[in-house]
Amino acid sequence: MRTAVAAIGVLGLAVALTWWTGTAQAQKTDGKQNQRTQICTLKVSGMTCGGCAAAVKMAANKVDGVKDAKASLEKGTAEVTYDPSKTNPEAIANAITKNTGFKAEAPKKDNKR
Ligand SMILES: [Cu+2]
Repeated sequence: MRTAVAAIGVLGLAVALTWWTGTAQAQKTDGKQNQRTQICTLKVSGMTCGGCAAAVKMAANKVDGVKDAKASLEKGTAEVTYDPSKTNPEAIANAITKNTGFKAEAPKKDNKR
């Protein structure tokens, strides 16, 4: 009798543990999905002053799906935070090039894991 009770206890614990682990994993996955933005660094050539950087930043911010953009005149880059379900580094780079005339290039291997 005691063995049976103990067995049920162990079984219950195992079930509870499985459930808990499953829940924890589900939450982890959800957390990942909720974190919807990615950051890419685009190479931007031709910026010569703060106005250029501001124009690049504005052009990147206008792209649908872009959450935030910073342009660095010194480094010749634009750091763009975007929603990967709405846009991608190539599209952002193309929009920058089209709207500002500065050649923007998306990183070749960034964010592809
Ligand atoms: Cu300028």
